[in-house]
Amino acid sequence: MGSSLSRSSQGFTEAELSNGLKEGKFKNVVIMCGAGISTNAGIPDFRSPSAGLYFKLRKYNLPYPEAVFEGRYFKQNPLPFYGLIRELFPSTLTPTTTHKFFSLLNQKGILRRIYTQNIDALEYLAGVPEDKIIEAHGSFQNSYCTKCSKTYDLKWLKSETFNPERNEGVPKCTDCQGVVRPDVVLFGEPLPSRFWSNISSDFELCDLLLVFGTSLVVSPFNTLVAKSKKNVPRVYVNLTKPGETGSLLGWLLRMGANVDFSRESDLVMLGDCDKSVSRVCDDIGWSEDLNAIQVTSLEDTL
Ligand code: CNA
Repeated sequence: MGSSLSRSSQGFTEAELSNGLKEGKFKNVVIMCGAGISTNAGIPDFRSPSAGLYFKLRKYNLPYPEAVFEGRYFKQNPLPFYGLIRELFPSTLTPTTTHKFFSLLNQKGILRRIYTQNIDALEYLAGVPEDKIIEAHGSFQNSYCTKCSKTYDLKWLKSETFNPERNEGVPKCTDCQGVVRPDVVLFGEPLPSRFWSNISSDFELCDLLLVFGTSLVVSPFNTLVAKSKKNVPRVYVNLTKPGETGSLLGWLLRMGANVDFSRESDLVMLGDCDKSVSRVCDDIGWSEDLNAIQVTSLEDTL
């Protein structure tokens, strides 16, 4: 054991993580995750420089790049939002090894909850049951008309989004021609009540907190890392260090959240999350189970 990618600033080590999982020490695992777990599925994250998101946004003449994901700006001009979605989302979407690992923890009976910032619904496609997933920023599964509230499913939204010649680039309600939007939380909008209502019971029971693929700059989501009890191991699996961001907005959003992972019981595993997960599974003899997890592709569901 003991990869050079793994670092424990204090006490908790990757070997302890593996042993704890193998010996059934953890019974209520809580997961927090973000865009980094879906980059290997072909969806770029927001803040990795290679994603080139800001470059892609230049053609939309936005007042500032973040406006594309602001609720207030969407109301004025939804075109950049849909333009960007068309560029970002691959036509076929399949869960990654990390999503499969979530499903495996559920099969092992130790997954308490997944708090995800992702809107791609890949946790469902990996077979995790709905009640175990809290989509803190909503998802594309459902959408609704901003004028008459008529609801639409993912199949309809996908077809309308990817055939912009039908609707001048913005999906419109078949009843009233109002703008249809996915049920996602844009900047400046409140998080779903289900996010708030489960936090205290989940973190009261949580005996292992796994944090995957998130820069932890978006609040209030990032405040969850401080909710686990002080002696509960927290493991951060990410390409870059927690809270690392080049943008001023990221810095401002992070203010007030302690995301430095310097507790005695913290472990930081820097590197690709799929590789880290595979290594841990290899180490504890779960690789076969991991590979056996059945997933669905988005194409299959439409
Ligand atoms: P972010 O700020 O872009 O951070 C992603 C983090 O993941 C970065 O720290 C990367 O270093 C890291 N990362 C990238 N690839 C990997 C990998 N293969 N293995 C390990 N780590 C990796 O994104 P956050 O999720 O922190 O920010 C929250 C925003 C992004 C939420 O509002 C999301 O809705 C939004 N978002 C979601 C998606 C999606 O649904 N897939 C995609 C892009 C953005």
